[in-house]
Amino acid sequence: MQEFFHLNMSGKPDLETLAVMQKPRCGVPDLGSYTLTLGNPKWDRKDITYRIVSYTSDMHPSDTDKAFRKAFEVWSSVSPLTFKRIYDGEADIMISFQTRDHGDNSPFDGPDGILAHAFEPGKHIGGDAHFDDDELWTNEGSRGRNLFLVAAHELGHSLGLSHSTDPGALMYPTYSYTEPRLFRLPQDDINGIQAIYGKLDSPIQPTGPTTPEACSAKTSFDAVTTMRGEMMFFKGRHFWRKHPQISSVELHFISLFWPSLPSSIDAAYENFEKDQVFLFKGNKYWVLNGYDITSQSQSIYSLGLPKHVKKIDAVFSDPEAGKTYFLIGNKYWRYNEIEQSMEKGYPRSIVQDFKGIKPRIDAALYHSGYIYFFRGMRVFQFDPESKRIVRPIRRSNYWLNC
Ligand SMILES: [Ca+2]
Ligand SMILES: [Ca+2]
Ligand SMILES: [Ca+2]
Ligand SMILES: [Zn+2]
Ligand SMILES: [Zn+2]
Repeated sequence: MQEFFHLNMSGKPDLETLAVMQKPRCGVPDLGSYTLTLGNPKWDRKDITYRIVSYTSDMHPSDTDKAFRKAFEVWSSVSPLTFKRIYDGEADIMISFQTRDHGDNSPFDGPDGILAHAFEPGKHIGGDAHFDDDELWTNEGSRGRNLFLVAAHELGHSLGLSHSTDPGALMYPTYSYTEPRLFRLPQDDINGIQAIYGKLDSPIQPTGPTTPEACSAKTSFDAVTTMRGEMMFFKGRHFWRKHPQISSVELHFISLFWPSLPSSIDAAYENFEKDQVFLFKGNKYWVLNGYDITSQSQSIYSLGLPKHVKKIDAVFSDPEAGKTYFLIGNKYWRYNEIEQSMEKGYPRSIVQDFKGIKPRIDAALYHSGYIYFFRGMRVFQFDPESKRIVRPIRRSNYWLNC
């Protein structure tokens, strides 16, 4: 991951950066920014058949069956298509596990790298999906490759979708882990499949999660922190990272970098001295050193916060004073980083000590001698010396090149 820090200096687009990172990805080549496969190939029937021709030894066959059944349901639940499993003869979508050269001019590459590929709708090999059996396939946890998630993506190709440029889409080319139980097909993919086959035959159309937009007038954040000179803005399942020397802003899945972290982070801050970033959610926190998680989650009560605190709204740390401020509702606690303990005389009132700042802060950041309080669509720049807001008040997405 260290590489990744230096990589960005070129300001290359996301996909290239990710390619160099050698993130596991799909083997279907990217064909530009369109959602549909070039030439718009599609099945001319709504009732599609599939057959599981071979199995992986990594999983119990019944779990493999279930993973594929669920992956087909992802698409049948948002389109007029139906999928019927057959057990012999030629199905539209023939599914198999293969290794290395397997006779279709698209050899697999051993462990990691390419995980699977699938062919666009058509006769014979058309629609077929191949899975690299040199991967470790699993049906639960972030270990190995989750068969359901990879299969759902590949079947998108089998149905005529190409790669999406929406980094939140299932059809984005790189693999990122989501808890399968919590998986919901993103809106971009719903739009894609419905563009080919039409809407679901139902008065109520399904909707899916959309990828947050940096420059929307409604942009707000869950948490904001610096990390080794970069800025990170967390929102739902994603975060934006911004390097001071680079004009482009990148959007990533939290799970792409830290598969064990939850989404919707509550608060975050950097401890420059220790070169650590602390991420909070509920009554737990995680410590990052660069892009590595240093340990299991820990309890916020071990920092000296009282038991009635269930979550932290925002946190920021003043590196010169070695003090970290925990904002919770209309109060704040102050932690002494040198003595490693919560200071006496807290909590105190946010309104009293930070004139002009209303409670219920979304996110906070200490940056170049100022405190930035993010609240909804706005950010308030507060001068701790003069103890007042420095005007003008800016939009929350001020840093995201909007
Ligand atoms: Ca076929
Ligand atoms: Ca591989
Ligand atoms: Ca927050
Ligand atoms: Zn793909
Ligand atoms: Zn193949």
